Amino acid sequence: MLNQVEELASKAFDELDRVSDVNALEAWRIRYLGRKGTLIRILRSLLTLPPEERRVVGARANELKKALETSLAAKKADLEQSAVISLQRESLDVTLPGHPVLLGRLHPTTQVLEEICDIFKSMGFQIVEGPEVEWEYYNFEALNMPADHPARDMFATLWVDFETESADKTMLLRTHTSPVQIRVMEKSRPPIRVIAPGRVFRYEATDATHEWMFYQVEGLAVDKNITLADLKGTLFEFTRRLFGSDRKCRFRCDYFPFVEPGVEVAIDCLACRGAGCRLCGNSGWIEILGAGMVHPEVLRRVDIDPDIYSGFAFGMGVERIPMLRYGIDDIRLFYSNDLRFLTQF
Ligand code: 2U9
Repeated sequence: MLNQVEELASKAFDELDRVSDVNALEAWRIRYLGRKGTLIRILRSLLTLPPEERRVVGARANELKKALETSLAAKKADLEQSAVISLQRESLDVTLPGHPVLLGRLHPTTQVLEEICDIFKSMGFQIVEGPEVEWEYYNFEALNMPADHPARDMFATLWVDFETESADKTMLLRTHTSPVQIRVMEKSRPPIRVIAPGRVFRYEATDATHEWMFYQVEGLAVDKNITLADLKGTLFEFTRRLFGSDRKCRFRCDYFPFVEPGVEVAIDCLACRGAGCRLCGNSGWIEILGAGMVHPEVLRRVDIDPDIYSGFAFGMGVERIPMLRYGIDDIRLFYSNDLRFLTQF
């Protein structure tokens, strides 16, 4: 019987050592110290023993009971302590500052594009858009540039290479947004006042001042009695609204096949105010727009009688404006997706 008690002792302590959570500990308690537990069974069976053996075994069994109870209490305290530690480790300090949420923002080109459109909207122009993949007809013929016209060299073109039914139905990536205005004139009659913003494409090697894709804003006004004075007044007002009310504006002759006469529009240099510096190439002037009176041939093609109606048109590259404003010296920064650049705007 004493052997049984010793065996029980070593088994119970052994198992207790391996207990690692409170549920297992409770099961252990019931198994060894519970009312139907192994030790109680031994204590009950003492009655069947002769008095001498009963005393020896009884003393040892009671001693073991106390030892098991003490170890149980110690183990319990142990487990509770480690539970508290792991709770502390897993706990969340809700007073800590959160991770900053990254906010999106508009691309610098979009910001300037919206600014430009808002100015013209306030003058009564409507914003219109059109396809970026365009028929050769709308990009060139309709704009007074038939096949083999030397002016086509001004617009290095990305042609779309696919089979069409007839040779004169060729597609390209539009080199300017002017086809949008042709489409407007085909569908509606004067008075017309539209602004066509959007992406345009050129077959060019990129460098600090050239991209193969950039944004343009073009404008068109067609009505009776539209004159070069209307063009000058509109663009003068536009440049002052965009660049400041004390801006000077210069109009000089230029050539574009779709306008006659054609002009280039410059403002006095933002950096030196006309004195001459690096930004303006020492000229004191910065070119920002091309413009002119819509060529009569362009009006005739869309069935608007040039003897009754006349119009002015203009066009500008959008990226040039933030480049001048913020002193950005490389147009490639706009579309290389570098957040160090983009998040500055
Ligand atoms: C129609 C008729 C005429 C739009 C015009 C310019 C002059 C011009 C350039 C500025 C810099 C393009 O981005 S750029 O390279 N544009 O100089 N654009 S007149 O004339 C039109 C447009 C549509 C129907």
